Amino acid sequence: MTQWFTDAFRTEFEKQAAQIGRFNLAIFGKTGVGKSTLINAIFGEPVAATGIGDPVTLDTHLYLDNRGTLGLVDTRGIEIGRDDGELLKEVTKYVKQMRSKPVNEQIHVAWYCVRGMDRRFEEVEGTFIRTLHDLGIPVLVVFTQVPMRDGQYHPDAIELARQVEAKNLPIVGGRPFMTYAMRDQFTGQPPYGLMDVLRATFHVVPDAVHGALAAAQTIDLEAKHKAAQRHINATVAAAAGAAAVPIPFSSAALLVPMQLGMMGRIAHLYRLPFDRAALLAVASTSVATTLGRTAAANLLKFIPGAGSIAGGVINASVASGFTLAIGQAWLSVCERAAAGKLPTTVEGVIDSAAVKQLFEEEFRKRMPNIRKEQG
Ligand SMILES: Nc1nc2c(ncn2[C@@H]2O[C@H](COP(=O)(O)OP(=O)(O)OP(=O)(O)O)[C@@H](O)[C@H]2O)c(=O)[nH]1
Ligand SMILES: [Mg+2]
Repeated sequence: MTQWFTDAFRTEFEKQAAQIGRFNLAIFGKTGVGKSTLINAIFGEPVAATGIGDPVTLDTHLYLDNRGTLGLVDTRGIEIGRDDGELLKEVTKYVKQMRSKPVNEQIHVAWYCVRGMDRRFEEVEGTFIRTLHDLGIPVLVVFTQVPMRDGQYHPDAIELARQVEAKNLPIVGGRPFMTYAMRDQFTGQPPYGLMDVLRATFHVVPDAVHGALAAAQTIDLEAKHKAAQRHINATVAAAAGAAAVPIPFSSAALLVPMQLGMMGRIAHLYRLPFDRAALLAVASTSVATTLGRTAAANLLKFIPGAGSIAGGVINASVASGFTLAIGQAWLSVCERAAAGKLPTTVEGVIDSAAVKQLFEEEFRKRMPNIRKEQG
């Protein structure tokens, strides 16, 4: 009987999707410079379960492609370096419209992409960047497809970078970011520079969207881990507070959604779609062997005394200790799931027993004195 658990987890999972919010990136650059390639290299393929719809048109040439925690503001049917006036008008209108909206709706950063071998950076491109900056959008200039050999960037790209730097544009870091987003099959040129672009982006976007950015990107696993850890710590603190509420049963009643919410948040950070996350959560917290115990009862069993609480309150340090242990153990499960390193059965499906074992192993590391469960 895992239905209760799955339903409760779904509620919290959805709440967390709303709370983690969205990181909005505006991407500009001439057609074919490698914008889509760059986006895919850093953010991976869109996660189907988080609901990608059709791109929403914001104005004639400006549209928003909403991919869960990533909102991509892109342009269509218009050429940078030629129709800049038209495009700037649309961007300006949109940014002004959004000023009164929540932070999740704003454009947080712009990546202005130039093909590194293009030899030409036009006056209008500089004007475009200055206007974005004046609108309050931090701009990174990203040079795409820059060949690199023996640790040296291609001289043409270095020359173009000098041209850009000489303009003293208000750009992040004061210089272009050299990148190569996808291995070239012929020359063997490997990708590079993506982490620099991502780290600089983290640096300039509001704190409120760090979680969404950590979730959306797929190359910086440390950023995901740190965001998960921060959320675990916050939940642990909240759990201690909830435990102190002196109403019979209320502590357990408050703790379970809190802990499920924490698990939901971490699942979002690792981009696990709901069905997969729920499967892992059930496997993690349920006793695979029968005895008719429900997953719900099992989760509750992690909270000592919850089953026999009548009239009592859970001690704050116990509540936070268990919440911490659940958080850390679940983080291990999610990390492995995202890395494709969870054991599978011969049929290739997730091995629930192995997941449960992993969770309990990690859990016990944090709660050394929890007795081996009976049954
Ligand atoms: N090997 C390699 N090819 C790249 C790289 N970046 C772009 N390309 C290739 O260049 C072509 C254009 O790249 P896109 O990413 O589609 O360019 P875009 O800027 O999104 O183009 P539009 O959407 O038409 O404006 C594709 O064939 C890519 O495979 C790169 O870093 N390495
Ligand atoms: Mg494209």
